[in-house]
Parts: sequence; structure tokens; C-alpha cells
Amino acid sequence: MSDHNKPYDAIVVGAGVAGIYQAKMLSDRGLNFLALDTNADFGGTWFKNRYPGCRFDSESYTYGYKFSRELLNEWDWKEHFSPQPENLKYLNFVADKFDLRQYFRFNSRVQSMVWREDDRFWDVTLTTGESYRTRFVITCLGVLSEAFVPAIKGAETFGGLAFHTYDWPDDPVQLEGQKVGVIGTGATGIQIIAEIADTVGELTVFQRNPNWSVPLNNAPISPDEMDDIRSRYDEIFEICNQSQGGFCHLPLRREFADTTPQERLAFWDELYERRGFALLLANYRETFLEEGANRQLSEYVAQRIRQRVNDPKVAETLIPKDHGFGMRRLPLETRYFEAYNRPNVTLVDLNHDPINSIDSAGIQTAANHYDLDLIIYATGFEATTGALNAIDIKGVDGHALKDKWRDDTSTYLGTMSRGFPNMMMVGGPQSVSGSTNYPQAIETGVEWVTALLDYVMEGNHTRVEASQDGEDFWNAEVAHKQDHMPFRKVRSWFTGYNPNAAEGKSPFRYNNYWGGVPKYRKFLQRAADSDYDQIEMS
Ligand code: NA7
Repeated sequence: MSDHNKPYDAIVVGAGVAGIYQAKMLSDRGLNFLALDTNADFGGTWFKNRYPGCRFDSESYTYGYKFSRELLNEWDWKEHFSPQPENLKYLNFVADKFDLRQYFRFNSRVQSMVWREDDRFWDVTLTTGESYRTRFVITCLGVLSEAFVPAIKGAETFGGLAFHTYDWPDDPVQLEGQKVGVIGTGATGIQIIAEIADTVGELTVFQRNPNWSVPLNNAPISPDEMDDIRSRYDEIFEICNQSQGGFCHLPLRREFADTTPQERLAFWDELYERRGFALLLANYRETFLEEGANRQLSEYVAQRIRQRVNDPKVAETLIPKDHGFGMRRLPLETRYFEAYNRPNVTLVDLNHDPINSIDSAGIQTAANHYDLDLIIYATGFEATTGALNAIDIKGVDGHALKDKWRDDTSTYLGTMSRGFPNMMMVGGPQSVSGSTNYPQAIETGVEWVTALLDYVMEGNHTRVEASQDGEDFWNAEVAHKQDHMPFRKVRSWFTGYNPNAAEGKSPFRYNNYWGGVPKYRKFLQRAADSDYDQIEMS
């Protein structure tokens, strides 16, 4: 174990959207800091998710950072919903523009973080055994960065290639002519299925529960259009600021009940053709908040699916029956439903024909055997808390964060957790990061954490910890908001649903804050204005 004698002021963990901006803020202050990331380069989620079809569901110009006018002027987005390779290029461009590479150490997986109360430092140790001492740790780990692969009997005996979408191999994957199985039809599965359906030989989709999905309506951005977008950046960001989810779509200011069915239909037809999350976010508020209105909108989208899928039985299998439109993270698609009209695409409904096992030749369901060359797990993530729990974090008196959060997540403003002093989280559980246009919330989070650090350092404090009162207040606020959401009982990572919850425990967790970006920002501002009166400093 190599010990580096000089403690850092701060260690940032993560080199994605949050880590890059956090590093920029620390470098502006001339702090002695280090940034670590498991991956071989910048990018986080955009470094890892290299599967075909991977792209933004947020309008590109709302996903980029807005903290630097120069950056906004220099970067041209080429598509309304930019694809992964371009997004990775963008993040590298930002890192290089602000000369941040010097602070980052890649291929560095943090294994443990141990709080030393005596001298008020964290010891951060990598899987290699290398260890660093630091006053503060800022975790920038992302919300969906711990892949979930289900344990299926015999999976290890499969003779072909098999991997999770998050671990798409670096070497080109041969898809042409191959028999490919995709397990999972969330946002990822829907992107990849639509993209590869016409490339592969045969595609078998193993679907447990279908998700609603509507067209992304992507298009290239011409240079003139980019100039126009650039001239409207302030206006665009102002809309994002007002929107609950940080997107450039605002709900309609008209009551559902005041309109005729014909008017609604015409409006929904128009929204169906609009970009991004318009049908979800630019709709009547009631379609999200009230069961009756939501049922009508769900029926409208179901009709659209029926119109697009030739085989009525397949169409019905693709229409969700267990939740209404928008009650889970809405995947956006490009000719996804049409993929099922192709003769080389088969949909397996796991609710009626579950997977029994995997063998060397493919997947065995209750009723059939599917011969496969390649199995793609699009089975999602240990969302929100997974990446933090993957690190052995020991706080005051050696207590583990994992243990503290065993029954439910508990934080102060999604930024700190009592018992773990000097550890700040950007995009942490119970912030708005899981529920919004990620970078919009990230910028707010980075700026708040940095202002807190400024305050602490100016006051010559060496220890900062969320108070119990502060944490109780925030847990109550998070629970109150989730308990009033129409989707509170829907199984999804939005509700922290855990099918393996212990007997007698709720399978739902309070992992995300559902009060919306504007309200969340007010809470953060109030904390700063009150001289952080719910944070103990010494
Ligand atoms: P999601 O949205 O969590 O989707 C995971 C999918 O995998 C979903 O369809 C699951 O079905 C399915 N799944 C999970 N476990 C199994 C097993 N054991 N058998 C069959 N199917 C399974 O993850 P994504 O990667 O698609 O999207 C994550 C986020 O990335 C997304 O929300 C965006 O923010 C970007 P289920 O619905 O549980 O029946």
C-alpha cells in the first residue's frame, strides 16, 4: 500500500458530467485536489453506454453545461438528440478546454473510504491498494452507474458473447447475420432494439413488462438552426428553470375539463409529432396528475401503438397494462414499434413464458428454446444508491453507509448523510438528479457544494456534518412528495422499487426527490441563506 503523505483538500470521485464541472470549480479556486474514476477516460455514463442507438432523450442544447458562455458559443450540437459518440466528444472538449485532465487519475476504482475522526480526514483507497488522504470527498458517481444483471440459471455456460449494455465491449461486436437476444425493454432496450433490428440476422426480445414509449422525433441541426438556438440560449434555459424536470417543455395552461375530446385529440396528435418529452411534459397537467385524464391519454398512446404494429397480438403485448402513461421513466423511440413488423424480430412475453435457464446454445423459456449467438442484457441498474453502496464507505465510529441505508435512504438535501462528515454528494440519492434533465440539476448541485466548501474553508472549519434535524426534515419532505405522486405504487427505479425487500419491509424506497427542480433549488438557496443552520461545523 502506497501512502501519499500530503493530504488533499478534496477528492472528487467520478469523471462524468458532474465530476468534470466539480473539478472545474475546484481548479478555479486553486485547491489541492484529485479526481478519480474507474473508467479509462472522461465521460461517465457517456463513456460506458456505447451500445448502438444510445443517445440523449433530452434536447442536446439543454443537456450541455450552461455555466460558460464561451463554451456555449464554441460548441455546435449536430442533432436535436445527440448520439453517444458525440456526447463523449463534447465532455472531452469541455475537460480539455478548462485544462482539467491534469487533476484526473483514470482506471482508478475506489474500493473504500474510511473517515478518521482524530484528524478529520478521509482515507480513500483504490482496488490497487493505493491510498490517498483528503479533507473532503465529493462523490459524483451518477444515478445509473451500477449495472444490474439478473442471476439466470446456467448463464455462465452460454457459448456466445453475453454482456450488459453498460459494458458494451470496446472491440467491434459482430451483429450482421447474428442471432441476437435482448433481455429488457426499458429506455436502453428500446433504443438498442430499434437500432439493430435491421442489422442482425434474427432478433429475439425477452420482455417482462412493457413500457410506454413515444417518438423522439430527432433531426439534424443545421448551422443556421444552431445559430438560432445559440441566440435563444437564455430563453431556453429560463424555460428549463421553470420546468419541474429541467426540460424545455412547459405544461399547457388550459384545464383538461375545459376542452372537448376532439380538441384533446388534435392537441395530442400535434404533441406526438413534437420533439422529446413533449407528450409527457407539454400536455395538460391533469394527464399526469389525475387518474381519469391519465387513462384517456394512455388509451390514446395505446391506439398509436396498435396503428404501428401489424400483428394485434404483438401490439397488445407491447402495451403496458400495469401503469399509466408517464408513470415510469418514459423511453423515447425511433421506429421501435415498427421493428416488430419485421420477419426477423420475435417478441417473447416473459409474463406468460418465463426464462427458465441459459445453456451453451441460448435461452430456454418455459415453452421454447431460442438459439442465440449473442445475449444483450438491457436489464437496468442498481439505480441511485448502487454506485455509493459499491464502495465500502465507513463513517463515524466505523459505521457503514450501506448499513445506514439498509431499510431506506436517508440524506440531507440529497447532498450529505449524517454520520459521514466532510462527504458531499453531487447528483446523490434524494436530490433531483434522478428525476430531471440530469445536467440541469448537476450544475445546481456542484455550485451548492462548492459554495458550502467556500463557506467552510473561509470559516477555517475542518469538520462539516448534516444535523439530525436537517436530515429528518429532508427525509420527511422527500417522503411527502413521493407519497403524493400518482406513480407512488408503480414498480420502477423512480420509486426505488426493490423486488427483494425483506419480509415485512416496503419494497419502495425514497431514493429521489419529486418536488421538482424549482422547489429543490429554493431549499438549497434557503440552506445557504441561513448560513447552513442545519449543518454542524467546527
Ligand atoms: P430500466 O429502465 O430499469 O429497464 C430495465 C429493463 O430490464 C426492464 O424492461 C426490466 O423489466 C428488465 N429486466 C430487469 N430484470 C429482468 C429479468 N430478470 N428478466 C427480464 N427482464 C428484466 O433500465 P434501462 O437501462 O433501460 O434504463 C435506465 C435508464 O437509462 C433510463 O431510465 C434512462 O434514465 C436512461 P421490468 O420492467 O422490471 O419488468
